[in-house]
Amino acid sequence: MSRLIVISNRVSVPKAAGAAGAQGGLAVALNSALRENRGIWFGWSGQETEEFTGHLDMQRNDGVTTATIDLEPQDIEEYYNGYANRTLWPLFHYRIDLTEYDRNFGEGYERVNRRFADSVRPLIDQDDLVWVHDYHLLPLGSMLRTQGVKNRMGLFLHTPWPPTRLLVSLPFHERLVESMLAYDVIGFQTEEWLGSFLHYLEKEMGLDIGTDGCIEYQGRRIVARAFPIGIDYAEFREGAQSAEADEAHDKLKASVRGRKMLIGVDRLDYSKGLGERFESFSRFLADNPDQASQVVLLQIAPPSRGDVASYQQIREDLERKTGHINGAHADVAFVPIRYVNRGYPRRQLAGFYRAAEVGLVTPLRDGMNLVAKEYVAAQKEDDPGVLILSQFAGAALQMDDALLVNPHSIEHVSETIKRALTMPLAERRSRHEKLLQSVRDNDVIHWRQEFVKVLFAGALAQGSAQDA
Ligand code: GDG
Repeated sequence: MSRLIVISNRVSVPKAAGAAGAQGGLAVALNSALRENRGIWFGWSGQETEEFTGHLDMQRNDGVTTATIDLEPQDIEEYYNGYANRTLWPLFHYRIDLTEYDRNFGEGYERVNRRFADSVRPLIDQDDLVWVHDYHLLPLGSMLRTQGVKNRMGLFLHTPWPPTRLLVSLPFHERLVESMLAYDVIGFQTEEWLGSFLHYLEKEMGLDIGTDGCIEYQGRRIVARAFPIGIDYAEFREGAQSAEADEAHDKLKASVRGRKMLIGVDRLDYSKGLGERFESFSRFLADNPDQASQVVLLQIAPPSRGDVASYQQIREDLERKTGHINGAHADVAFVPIRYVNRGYPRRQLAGFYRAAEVGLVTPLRDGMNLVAKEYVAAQKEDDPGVLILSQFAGAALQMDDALLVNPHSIEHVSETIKRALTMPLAERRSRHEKLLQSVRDNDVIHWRQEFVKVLFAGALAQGSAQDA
């Protein structure tokens, strides 16, 4: 079995199941793959250093080896806060109004990708499979190729891929996309993002796409495919049935005193549509005065990327909106929106999901969205809640038994909240049963097995071609 080298911006060191602040599904799935394949997970430590030395901090925890490097403050500013989170993230989420182009960001991005390449290169053995993650590291593969790495290399993009007409607004977009063609496998969350990528290759680079989605480029064959990510279903179900989840569920239920509850759980990010969600809820309260004191929205929104101005802005906007809506609809003994800027351990989160009659997942654009899947997995099968899901989340393509909404339409979301709150039990059950099956069948283990299989299949083909 080939060894796996996983490379991502940050590394998640394995923790015991159920540990406080235990890692998310992606980290669990990658760690289990690394354990099986005796692999290494490489990335940034999250720490700063005065001067970059390339020193590798190697650790072995719970059967997984991690290797991390520290970055300079300028690297963090230009690569992470800059090109990754002020240029590519907004652009990939269709927000060219928020996209900032700065030559220093581009240079910092290339410099850090080269630092990653230089540092990880000595760790790669001949038969290893290399699996790179996300928009932070698009050119890494081509830098490794320049250094003579011939291994099979795959890239998985966790975000959407934007339409060509938006992407061409990025200076040097050709160079960025061409660098991605150094990978052997390029994975996207959905057929939609894959289609946009292939459209770019055809229109902007004049490449032919084979009927099987394969691309011939400079004598190499590249597979571009959709691999929809999922949650670690078994781990999440187990957590949802734990004593910790029960306790969180019971406490929350007691605190709402018989009112129905809607829940949102999102990193505090403008792509998640939180402002529009709050306005829709406010519209629902205004249009249904009889319901107004009977329903609570719990929004958990841990802060994220706080060094970036657009994130400070969204935080201020939401604080203002929450104050405004609560001021208009609260009573002495009742506040309609509980807006919480902190994170909770996963098992408690599972209890919160179970306590909510409605899961409100309304991003304006999202690569996949795992919260939608977690909400479904946490429900009681005999009396499940209803999932309201944005049509613009990648998850909508797999979860059409949810109530799909256009998050920009305040009226539509408001009416859908009413529909969800009054949905008969039989319909809730039948929708939930189908959703649960899809979440179970398309879990994160299936996702990484599919990706690694395609990456490895190419290695076999390459090997037999060399043998011939
Ligand atoms: C990117 C893509 C894609 C949130 N609050 C708490 C908490 N969370 C966890 C959730 C969920 C995860 O964070 C968020 O995942 P999402 O998929 O919803 O969104 P992104 O963070 O934007 O992730 C996305 C994903 O990558 C995977 O490919 O689906 O489209 O944007 O697991 O539960 N976890 C805990 N406490 C919290 O308060 N423990």
